[in-house]
Amino acid sequence: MVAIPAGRVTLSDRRTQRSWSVEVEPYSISRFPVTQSEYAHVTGQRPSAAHGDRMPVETVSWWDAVRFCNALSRSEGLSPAYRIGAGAGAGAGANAGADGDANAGADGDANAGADGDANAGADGDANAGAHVDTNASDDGDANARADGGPKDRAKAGADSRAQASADGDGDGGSIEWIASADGYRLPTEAEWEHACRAGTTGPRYGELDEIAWYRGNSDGRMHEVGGKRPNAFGLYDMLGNVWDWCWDVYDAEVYGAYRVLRGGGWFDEHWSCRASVRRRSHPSFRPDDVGFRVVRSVSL
Ligand SMILES: [Ca+2]
Repeated sequence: MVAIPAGRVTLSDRRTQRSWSVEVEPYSISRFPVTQSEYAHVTGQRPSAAHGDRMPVETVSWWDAVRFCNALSRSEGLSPAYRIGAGAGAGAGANAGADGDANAGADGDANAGADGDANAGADGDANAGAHVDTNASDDGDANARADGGPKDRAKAGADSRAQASADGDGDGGSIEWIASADGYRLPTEAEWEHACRAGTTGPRYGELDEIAWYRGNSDGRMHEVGGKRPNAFGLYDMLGNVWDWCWDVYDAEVYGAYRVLRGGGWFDEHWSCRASVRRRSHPSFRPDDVGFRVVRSVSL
């Protein structure tokens, strides 16, 4: 875990043209994404699509991530950061499968308030194996827009289904963040961006090829953690390799329960691997390019 100083970060969303400023208190964050060996040690499970002890754990839902946080806290004698209601996140796999091909693709159209990739990661069967949507229209990248091909069109009709499924899905369970707890938790997206930037103000904390595994250099696969240059806080893989689940709801009015993803992954083009990029997925989905890092509120 790496101690991160307090600070102020300005978040922005290209989709809504909104920006807002957030103060963050001191906290500590894991130096690497949670690895498969760490995940297996705490949960006994190895859910990832591509295996390797020092690979980031992926194919984990947001619910899996918060449960891991609590389990890790208990294993270290810390107070769990989350009070999770009975049945929370249950039934996720069954429901998410209904989305079928709704995954992937780019926004159908610029005028859509709810763009196309509502379902970043649900897969036909096992609710795994799909990637986070790599379309870039959220980011206002003209190049990326041209990238939307047949998947865009195939996607258009799927939006309503994806949305409906999300609404009725298995997060009827409750979760409460216990602010006074000293245990592990997910970063807020403000904490994530503050940690990622490490004092920098540009799109990235370094030259992309030196700091991140992304589509341009990943050879189409995930890589072991720590293989690229860290940022000034000493954090590795903030950009690229796997996306990180964050605590925050993305946009409740438009996307319901969807939670924020940050950082971009091995499957993503360069435009998705930037400190400010916000994406989303349903908390029950398990994309194969999404993992997470853990945070503690106490400064170590
Ligand atoms: Ca990452």
